[in-house]
Amino acid sequence: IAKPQATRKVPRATNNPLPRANDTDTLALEILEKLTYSLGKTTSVARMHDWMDATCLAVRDRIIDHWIASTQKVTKEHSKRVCYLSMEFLIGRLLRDAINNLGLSEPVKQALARYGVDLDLVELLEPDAALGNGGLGRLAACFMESMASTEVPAFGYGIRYVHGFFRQEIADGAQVELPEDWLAHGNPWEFERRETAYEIGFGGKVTMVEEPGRPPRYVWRPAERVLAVAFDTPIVGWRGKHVNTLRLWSAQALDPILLDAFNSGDHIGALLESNRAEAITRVLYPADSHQAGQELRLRQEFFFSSASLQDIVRRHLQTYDSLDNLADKVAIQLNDTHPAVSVAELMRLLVDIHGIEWDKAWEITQATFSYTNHTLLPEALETWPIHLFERLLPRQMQIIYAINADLIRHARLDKGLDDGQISAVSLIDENNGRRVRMGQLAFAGSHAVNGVSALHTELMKETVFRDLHRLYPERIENKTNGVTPRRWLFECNPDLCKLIEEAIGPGFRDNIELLAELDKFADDASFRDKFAAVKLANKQRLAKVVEERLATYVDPKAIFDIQVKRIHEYKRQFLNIIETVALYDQIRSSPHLDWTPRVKVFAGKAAPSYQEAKQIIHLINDVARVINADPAVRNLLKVVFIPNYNVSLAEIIMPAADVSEQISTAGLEASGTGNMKFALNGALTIGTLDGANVEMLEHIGADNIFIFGLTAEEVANARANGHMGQPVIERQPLLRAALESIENGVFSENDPGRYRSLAGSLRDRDWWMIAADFQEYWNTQRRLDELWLDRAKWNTMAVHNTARMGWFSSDRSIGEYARDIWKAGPKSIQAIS
Ligand code: NBX
Repeated sequence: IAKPQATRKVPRATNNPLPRANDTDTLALEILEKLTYSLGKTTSVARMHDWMDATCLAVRDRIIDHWIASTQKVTKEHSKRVCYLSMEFLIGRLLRDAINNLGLSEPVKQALARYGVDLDLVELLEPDAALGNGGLGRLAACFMESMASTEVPAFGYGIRYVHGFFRQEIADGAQVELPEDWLAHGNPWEFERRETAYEIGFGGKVTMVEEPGRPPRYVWRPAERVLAVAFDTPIVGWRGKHVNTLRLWSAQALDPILLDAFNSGDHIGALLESNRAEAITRVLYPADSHQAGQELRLRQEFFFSSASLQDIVRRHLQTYDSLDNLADKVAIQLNDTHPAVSVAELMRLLVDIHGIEWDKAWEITQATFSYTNHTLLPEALETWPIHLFERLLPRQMQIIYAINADLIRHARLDKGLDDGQISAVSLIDENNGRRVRMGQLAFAGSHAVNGVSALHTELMKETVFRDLHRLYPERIENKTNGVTPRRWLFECNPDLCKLIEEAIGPGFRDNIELLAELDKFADDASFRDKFAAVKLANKQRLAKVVEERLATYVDPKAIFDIQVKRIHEYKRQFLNIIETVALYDQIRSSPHLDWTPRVKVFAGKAAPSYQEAKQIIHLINDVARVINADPAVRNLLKVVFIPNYNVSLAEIIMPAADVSEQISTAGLEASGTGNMKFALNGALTIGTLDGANVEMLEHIGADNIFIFGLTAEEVANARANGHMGQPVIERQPLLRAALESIENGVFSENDPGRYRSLAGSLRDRDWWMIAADFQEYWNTQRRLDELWLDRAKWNTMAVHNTARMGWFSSDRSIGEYARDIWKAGPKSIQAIS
């Protein structure tokens, strides 16, 4: 009889994660295990993609350990949670973020090296998750990382788009949009939670139900229902201290196949419902400055709002037996008005589903929500035609009317507003064919409303929300944006970090404001030289990318003058390229002068339907083609447009800039965040007094930043006084000549009239004040040229920039939100000063 084999010891059931060592041996083994058992590959047949997946999965296990611990702690302590509702999370790649925040950079690198695999190459294979358009979506991603790093318990709620922001190619100088497909090879970071799914209704009818002895109830019977299924991604904070969840919703049909139709031979019809449902989360709208206006967009907004709120309410009721204390336990932040329908939907859940009395429900709603505004541009403010809203969301429309009635009653009776003021605060715009104003709805339903820079917040009070502000003068406050120093300094500029650490020690990695200690090294010649050497190496890296992608040589010794951001008239890439043309003219007409070599770098996407923005891209490429081919400029000037700007490309570009272009028409850029990333990495800013530039000026000091142009107030006055460009152009020979060459086809010989209307817009109303600001912009650029000749001085200024940008960390922004708006997070964070 065979002796029974000794059984292996099985650990008892436990809530605690498995203990793991962080050494190279352990990691090498774990990566190999993933490769073998999760991917079914041996080292001899594994492709680089398999190594990438295996590495992500091994690192993910480490995150899960911390994730479980974080969740248990928050549950045990009954901590208040922040729910950040955003249509967009522009997260980019996550592997480096995870490895770096877990402190595993070296062991993972070494572990992969054992198999002859280079971590740097592995990292490049991860798709760049582009679930956002630009600054707003990237801010949401920085905030998620900062909330994890500062241990604020948080859920990010958004949409799991199958196709993110489009891929941009340039063909014959023009933008071409191609579909993006980040999920094509699967997504190693996400967990599908099939059990966490909610029904989302659309359309149908509302009926009033009257039962004896009870107040009437409203019952919404939607005509259509789809399922929202949760996909969770863990977001790990600095040093792995805390892990939060990014929960993205994916739409599915309740009945994936209509069997009746299928069995009767209608195979296409059998899939109609699932196609219609899945369409909701298929693609991100690529417009960041015009209202999309389509029904599908409103369906997206309601879909993710309703799913998130149902989830929040359900989770709350798992712990507490009432919703009365909802606002004590959850803070919901609305990232712009895209989730503003949440205000009506939470009211519906509270009143119709959970039987809470209206006034009480309104109190809970207002105490729970807060709203961030990101734009003052009138064409970007969201409104929806009443008939569309009513057809799609009949009960929510009724609720909005009821909220509006209360608001107007209060305004008229308690505050004595007149008819004109009432129509300004009303949730319904009666002047443009009756529309629901989402900004007003978000404002009304929130206890706090914030702008994203000091200037923008003041302008909010004076413009879009002037009358609501008078009605509720305490509600608007400022929360200046920030960027996460982990991604935007530690990960993208490791050599600079090494140098900083040599100078001031490692403390800045845990408290970025300690960068201020670098200030005293600004006058230290040997430090400055090392600082400049790091910059040069970063420029060489970018030059290599330019060479690979554009087959154009750029000299890393020239000034790298960079403008990267969405293409928009108000951001004034046009001003930059006109200045470039003027400089080209000057170099050719005065070749004997001592011109400072410059490389003008542009990148950014235009909304597919934004014709003027697409023309600007075309012009930049046309100008680049002509200048780069002209031997007369002798490499003193190069122009490059790098296609497909995204988060990963930004990580290469930010550390490589000498000059950062932040030149929006004053009053129009709510904050900007690229401005912060550049300056943190030691670029000198040329910019207008707009958005957060104003606060950067205060922190960095006027001696270390190049400010020019009209102020927001001067722009408003000039517009009010009927400013025209033509008289200004007549007085400025440089501008006049540059504009004439553009409109006469010097850069578009095959289509000489291509830029006539673009240039004409300057002669006319000059709405964006390009002609008005040109001369000062030109003069300021020439001051930069001159400064470049005194490299010691330039480098001193660059060091001051890095040293003084610590305040612009998103940890500081999050601390302020936590303290002033959410009343959540550790006491140490709320005590931020
Ligand atoms: O939000 C941007 C502002 O323009 C920046 O000044 C600011 O720094 C940033 C973060 O606060 N706004 C923005 O990126 N908007 C969008 O991307 C957008 C997307 C969809 C949409 C409207 C706007 N429907």
